Amino acid sequence: MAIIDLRSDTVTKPTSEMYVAMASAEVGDDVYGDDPTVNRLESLAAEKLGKEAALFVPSGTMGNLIAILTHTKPGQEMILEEKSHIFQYEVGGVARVAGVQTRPINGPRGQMAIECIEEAIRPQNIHFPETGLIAIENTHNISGGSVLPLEYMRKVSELAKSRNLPVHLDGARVFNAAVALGTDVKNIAKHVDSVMFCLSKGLASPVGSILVGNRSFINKARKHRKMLGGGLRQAGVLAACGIISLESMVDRLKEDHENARLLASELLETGIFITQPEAVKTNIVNAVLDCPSCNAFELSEKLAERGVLVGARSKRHFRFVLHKDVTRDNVIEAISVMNSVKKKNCP
Ligand code: TLP
Repeated sequence: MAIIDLRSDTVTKPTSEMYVAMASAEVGDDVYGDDPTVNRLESLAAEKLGKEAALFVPSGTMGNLIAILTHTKPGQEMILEEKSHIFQYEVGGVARVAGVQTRPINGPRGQMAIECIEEAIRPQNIHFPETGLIAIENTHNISGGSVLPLEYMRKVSELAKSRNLPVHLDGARVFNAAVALGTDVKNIAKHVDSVMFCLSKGLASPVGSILVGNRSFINKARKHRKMLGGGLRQAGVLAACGIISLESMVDRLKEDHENARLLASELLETGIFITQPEAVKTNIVNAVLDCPSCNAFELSEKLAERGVLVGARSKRHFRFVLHKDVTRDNVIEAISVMNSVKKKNCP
């Protein structure tokens, strides 16, 4: 049975070009700085994002944590959106490992109101923790891959500069944001001090993320990576895939965005899902189950039996993620499977 996996873009398999590149990658010990392929990937990533330097890290979670460790001191507070990946899905590493207190703020579609950020920045007071960092997420995962507009990012940056605070971007899917905005990714990165982005999601590498920033930030970050156990040795076999991700997997992201819009409107047609096709800007579709006799967990099990893997987030909420291993035909096939597992009494 062919599987159509809509659970996440983390499930993408390496391309055949990646397998070839892995087999012939020139490698060395990257903890000594001796891996030429990792060095090439880091230079390429820094150049693409328009920053001085880059660091290859094993995962997005580690990249965000390293950024937080590097920007802040224990006991400080960071401002972040309350549905952000760092706050919701990173096992509280901020508190446990970085010793940083979080100050979550609600932000529809990932956008915390600028006035709310401003109000959350701590004034001098003997009782208060010090604000050490502002973090934003683009695209915003839980909000359905929504995109932060460049003007919004400029305002966050302006406020942060005026208060002498760094801004970190969780840009796990920043290339999806750039494609959706029709802009060079540099125009997003220029508004923040550091960006973490993932090679292992829509860009199809098997493993790895990148942290970029200025040279002194990346030098400190390298030490934090070592502390967390993320210093890899002959990592060139992985970095070889990352180079292909950056050089040839970005332009095709627009296909995933088109397929996501198609999926959102077709889901609506089934009569059992509520989606907002016009709000789908990138590769993630959030859907609410609109059927009194269905439960998202049960439905996802039935779909899995028929080869369609989906992510049920609660009894009524689904997330579907499009990526290079799901074609337009697969989207149509998935919809027909959904129609076939509908119960007789479904709408
Ligand atoms: N997101 C994963 C899960 O952890 C939820 C997914 O399937 O979407 N930032 C953002 C915005 C992310 O979406 C993710 C992964 C990460 C960071 C962490 O990346 P990894 O999985 O490489 O640690």
